[in-house]
Amino acid sequence: MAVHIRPFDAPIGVEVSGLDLNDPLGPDTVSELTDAFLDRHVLCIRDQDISMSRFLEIATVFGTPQVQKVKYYAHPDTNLISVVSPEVNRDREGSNGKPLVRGTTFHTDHSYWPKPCKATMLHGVQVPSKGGETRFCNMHRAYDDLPKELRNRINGLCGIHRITARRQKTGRITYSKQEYDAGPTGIHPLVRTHDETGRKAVYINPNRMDGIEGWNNQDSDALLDELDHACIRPEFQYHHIWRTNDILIWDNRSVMHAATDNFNEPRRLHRILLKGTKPI
Ligand SMILES: O=C(O)CCC(=O)C(=O)O
Ligand SMILES: [Fe+2]
Repeated sequence: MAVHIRPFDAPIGVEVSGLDLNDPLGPDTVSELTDAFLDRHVLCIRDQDISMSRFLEIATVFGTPQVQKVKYYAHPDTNLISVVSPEVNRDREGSNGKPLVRGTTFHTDHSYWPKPCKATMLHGVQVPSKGGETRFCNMHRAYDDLPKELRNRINGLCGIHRITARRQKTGRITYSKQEYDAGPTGIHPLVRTHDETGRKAVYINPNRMDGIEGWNNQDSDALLDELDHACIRPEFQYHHIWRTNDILIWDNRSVMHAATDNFNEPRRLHRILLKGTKPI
């Protein structure tokens, strides 16, 4: 069957069908997938019944897998894959009295590192029949649609990203001074230029930011609240409804994403992060 690439009816994403990643990937297919990834920011490759080791091999087509820094979530067999499942969080409770579902606030992965991962890959090993969508927000579209005056205001400013962020909206709010000092920090432009396409995007992480470099908390909060509000809009979004054996690959330079905790059946995804460069 021929490989078929179809854009979703949304401002992000393509569906790839007719591909079996157990077979060798030819150079033409690699280049079609890479073009679609850069153009539409999220690839969904359907029906991939592949092993973890093949998932890792496929990841190398798109980049270099990096060690999962949060050891708590690492797969017991390899620290290049982590497990996304409330099962892993049995002893951590979310807001609804059930085990915590991570990442339910819009975010971009690992922005609190000096070189955040460029892409994230998820393999839907077990997915619920209802709920548990992954939502995406197109941050190039968000940038293009900002009022000109706001675009001018954020040009040249840098955001301070920390895992222990003051503005954290979900998860643990308070950290000891020791934890705070030990956490990594990423200081990145609010307007990020994609290193491969040259396109500009708003680069924020509502759950992981302390403020604007050189600004006080009050002024930082006012601007970051304004940006969150301007960027996270339904018309920039695609909501992915999972099917078993979907592989999703998204570009953290171009989109924010969020999990949805509206499911009651098992949900288990394998996750690979691909190394990135310092945002410019
Ligand atoms: O569970 C999801 O839908 C997304 C999880 C997530 O944020 C991630 O893997 O980076
Ligand atoms: Fe995430």
